[in-house]
Amino acid sequence: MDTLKQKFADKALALFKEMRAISKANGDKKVAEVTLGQIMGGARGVKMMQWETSELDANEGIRFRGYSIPEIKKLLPSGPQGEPKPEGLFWLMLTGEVPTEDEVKGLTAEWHRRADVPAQAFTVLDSLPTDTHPMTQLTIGIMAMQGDSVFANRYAEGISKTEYWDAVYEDSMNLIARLPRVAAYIYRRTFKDGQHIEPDTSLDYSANYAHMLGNDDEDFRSLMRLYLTIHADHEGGNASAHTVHLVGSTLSDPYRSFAAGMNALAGPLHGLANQEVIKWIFEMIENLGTKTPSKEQIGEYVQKTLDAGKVIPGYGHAVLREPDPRFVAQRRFAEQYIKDSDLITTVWKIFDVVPEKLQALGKVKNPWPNVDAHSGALLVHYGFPEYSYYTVLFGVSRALGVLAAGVWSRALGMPLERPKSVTSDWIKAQAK
Ligand code: CMX
Repeated sequence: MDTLKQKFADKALALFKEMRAISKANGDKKVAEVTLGQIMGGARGVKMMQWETSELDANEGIRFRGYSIPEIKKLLPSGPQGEPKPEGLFWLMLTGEVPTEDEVKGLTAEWHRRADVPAQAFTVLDSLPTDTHPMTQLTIGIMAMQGDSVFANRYAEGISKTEYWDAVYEDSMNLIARLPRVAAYIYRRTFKDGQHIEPDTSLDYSANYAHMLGNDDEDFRSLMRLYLTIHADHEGGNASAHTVHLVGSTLSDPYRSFAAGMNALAGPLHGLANQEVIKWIFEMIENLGTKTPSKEQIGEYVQKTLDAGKVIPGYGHAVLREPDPRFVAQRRFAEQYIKDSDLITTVWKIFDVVPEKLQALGKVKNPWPNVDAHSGALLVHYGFPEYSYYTVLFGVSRALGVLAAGVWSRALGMPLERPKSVTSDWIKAQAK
């Protein structure tokens, strides 16, 4: 049993017993009420699921096992330039403990050991037209590996409930290990004439992914470490995480549940917003005929977008009510590593203009930037303009959080998820 799995096993059994006892003794305790507004408004704020790996505060932003982004940047083992390694975040999310340098190195090696992608995944991807959207390719690539699922195969043989988490752990580790290879393959076949780059097992998870994408620049590796860390988890209620959780609750295996979650991430109100942001900025630059638009020009373009009945991508959030600390972390990265980028300056000017415009609409609950408002400009700066690929990067990172949470779900024996729905007649009756 690998070190991480052993550590998890010790903690999981104890928490399983504790949760069962709490549920038995306090199951009838009332903790919240639901309003009609919440039922009709996308279940905002309804507490209805348990999620161990992270928690989102509307004003402070995300905390991974209690640690904010600035805190994890200080605490987690990092690359040579000081950006945290996502391996460390995965360890933290799974065990609740900050790993040592050696533990993180061990996890990098473990993922390299598990990273072989079955040949049929590449064959299936190669059968798709190269203009298939990269997120569609990602879910197909994941599903092409599903036959390898340890959970599905052991379930078919008749596994005991107490072993579910073990098989889901195996699948999750294998899938996380394989994803950068599959994702880089999609990038290279779509944008680089299918000239693929072999993995380099001397590199950490992020640097190896950057390498397979075709970029060995040290600053870009650092960006990848930060990027893969900050996009990993955003508690359980967001659409991609919740989808993985829901599908996993049917005991559908991690390949299937993660692929389902990736289809949720591919929505423009969620992860696809990272492509929409940069597309919108490029269109604005073209429309205005300048790469250095003034705040006045940006303001007029923002108004034009709103008047056309569209959203400003990268702004607003279902839970957050302050600028997203993931936006702030990327801004700090840009300030530290990048000098004189017209595109990044434009992103900052947009930040100066949009909140006031959104506030003026009188209905937007959060006028501030979210994670997607900044990421594209950083990627373009490092020679990565193919924005239809950006959500795949988000997806590779999101695997860390949702799969760690999935192992916890099975270890805690969480049941099939099945909330109650209501009809419009019921709503009308309540409203009277
Ligand atoms: N631009 C224009 N209008 C916006 C807006 C924005 N950025 N954000 C919210 N609004 C509008 C909503 O569309 C809604 O309008 P209607 O009442 O006419 O339907 C109104 O303001 C109220 O919405 P809200 O309660 O403030 O926001 P929601 O919780 O319903 O939606 C979100 C949240 C993210 C979908 C929304 O802010 C949005 O569409 N943002 C742009 C897309 C985006 O950046 N998504 C990425 C989110 C982060 C991620 O998941 O990656």
